[in-house]
Amino acid sequence: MAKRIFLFAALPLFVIALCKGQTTTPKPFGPVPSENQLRWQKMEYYAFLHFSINTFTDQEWGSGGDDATTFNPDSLDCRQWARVCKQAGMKGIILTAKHHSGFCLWPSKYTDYSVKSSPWKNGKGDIVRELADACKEYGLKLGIYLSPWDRNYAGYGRPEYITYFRNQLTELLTQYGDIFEIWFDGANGGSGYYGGANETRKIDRTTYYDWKNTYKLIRKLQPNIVIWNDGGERGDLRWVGTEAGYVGETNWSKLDSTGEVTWNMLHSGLENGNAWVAGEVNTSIRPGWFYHTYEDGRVKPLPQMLDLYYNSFGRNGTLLLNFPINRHGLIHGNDEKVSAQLAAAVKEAFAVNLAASATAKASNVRGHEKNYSASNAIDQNQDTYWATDDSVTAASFTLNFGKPVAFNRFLAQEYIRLGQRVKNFTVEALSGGEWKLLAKETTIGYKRILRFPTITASQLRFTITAAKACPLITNIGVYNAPLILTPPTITRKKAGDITISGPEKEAVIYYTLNGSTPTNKSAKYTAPVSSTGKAKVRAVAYDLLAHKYSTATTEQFDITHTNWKIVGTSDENAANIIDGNPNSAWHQHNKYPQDIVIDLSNTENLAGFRYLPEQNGNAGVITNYEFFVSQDGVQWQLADKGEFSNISNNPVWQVKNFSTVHARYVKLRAINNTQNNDDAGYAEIDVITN
Ligand code: FUL
Repeated sequence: MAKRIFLFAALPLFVIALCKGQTTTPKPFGPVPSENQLRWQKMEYYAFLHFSINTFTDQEWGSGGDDATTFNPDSLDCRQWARVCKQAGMKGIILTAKHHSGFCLWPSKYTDYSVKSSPWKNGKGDIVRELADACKEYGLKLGIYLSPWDRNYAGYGRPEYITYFRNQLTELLTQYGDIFEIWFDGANGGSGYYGGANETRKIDRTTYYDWKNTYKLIRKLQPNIVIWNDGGERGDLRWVGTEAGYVGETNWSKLDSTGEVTWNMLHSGLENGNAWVAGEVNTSIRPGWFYHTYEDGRVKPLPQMLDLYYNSFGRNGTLLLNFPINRHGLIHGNDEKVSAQLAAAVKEAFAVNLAASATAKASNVRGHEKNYSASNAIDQNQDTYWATDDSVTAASFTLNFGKPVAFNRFLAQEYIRLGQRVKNFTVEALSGGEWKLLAKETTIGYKRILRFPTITASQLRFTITAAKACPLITNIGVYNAPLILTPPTITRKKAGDITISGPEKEAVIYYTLNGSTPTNKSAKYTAPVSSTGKAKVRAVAYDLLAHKYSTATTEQFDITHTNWKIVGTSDENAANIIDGNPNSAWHQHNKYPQDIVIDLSNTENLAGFRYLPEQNGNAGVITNYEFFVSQDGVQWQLADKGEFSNISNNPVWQVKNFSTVHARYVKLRAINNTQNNDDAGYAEIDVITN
């Protein structure tokens, strides 16, 4: 009886609750970020600085055997680094305190292979200290890259190295103030100097470093740090599976805390993962991570920088953008310039948020309450959000601008403190009395930004079509970013024909062949331009309506390949290697080492060569090589040998210079490849002449 009375009394409350919807605060859904992860995510954009002894030997990886006196920057200035990063809009800097070479940029007590044995400041300097001070001055956070792989240390591969590694970690985490992130590279074990042993040492990167205990030490020394690790134990952050500067459009900030991590999981996260592990997009402003003079003209132009921006923290990631420090100990002017251009372009693009002056309405509001209303998503307050009732996982949100307005960017943010929820959504615009679909997308997470062609519309409808739990949206933005033209691409065919193309239909292309910057008075590109011998081509795209230029593209070509021949194969496709088209490749499948011989048809003054691996896949990527030259194709002379460092993660042009020799034939001998199979692949091989 008592039970029945209770039910009877409770019924009206229940009915009221049903009509009113939920009034309780939404519960967390699935894994949620820690305070450290949240703080880090909000940084969005920060710098990587690659600098080591190999900066001075022009290599991507130091072998560990280069003499410490090689390290000798003449005008090192950490305040310049900090100033450039600050002006670029970055929030912190991660420095390669020790890269694979084992050379330490701070005077570690545990090795002589450091700045203390270099001529820089007579061995009295400490770059980590100078950078820590500069970061403080410029209001930037400091992070540390400490390579687990050490190609110098004699005991690498044996248990003693772990003590050495932890000792160095302790120095770095106790002597330089707060460290926001620690970065443990996935490249681990291989050939090296190792105290003079000069051998190959293999380790199991999942067990060798005993990460569990190393993590305990790190968290004790720096309780506010986030750990990035691409080998073994799951850290707080994950690699996104590429160094090319983009994360998956679908990007869940989750993984499983144990078990195998596939490439797809790195790139797109794991929808039902049980641990919060957000993605960090790491890429370099130039093709390489370390400084090479020959890349001064290869700094990513503004449109590519904007792609990095939209494809990283526009896709629920963060952007860790690398500046190589040059031999003077400075960030090169070209890199500084384009990073400042990006900051200005972003500022301009996001200057006016059209959503802020619109009215917002949602198809469902949690408990019909003001606390969760649609307007919370446009109030510029990251602590309030629009929420639906628990039972509602699909809902729409409409912005009424009151009049037709032009826009081409849409931004959305979830309130991730309570987990990542949205699976699918669409964006539509009411234009000319009709709803037009602008985008049909998947995840949102911390921040998602969409780009689409400019549309003029009076309303915008954002519809969440599926979510894992009631969606919580903390911010919606709508913007009209100015047009930025993509610079043209320049290629040259085997016979010397130069082709220039650009993606923008409204634009025309102007070019020069004398190295000067083209204007609309220069030659207009209409058809392939023929050329012989060396050529320096510069081209711009020009928008006739907006009267705007793209930045200029420059390509320098060496001698033409007109009469070149691949020797010793009847396969016609072998000519793909010398056709000037980076997108066509050729592979051979013999036992390693494998040779490819090119007859240049004339004796040339050879001073180097270039190798580009296959660009549309990762097969047959050569890691170690020998390069021979010959006058007659019979007697060969070794001109150069070495490794194509980091080619697996970063398959860009590999440039090798050597002392000038006169020869007609060249032979690239592939010693091994990244996958240890019998595949040798080539997109292009070219020579450098004097
Ligand atoms: C890679 C390294 O091998 C490169 O040299 C560079 O440091 C990059 C960030 O990570 O795995």
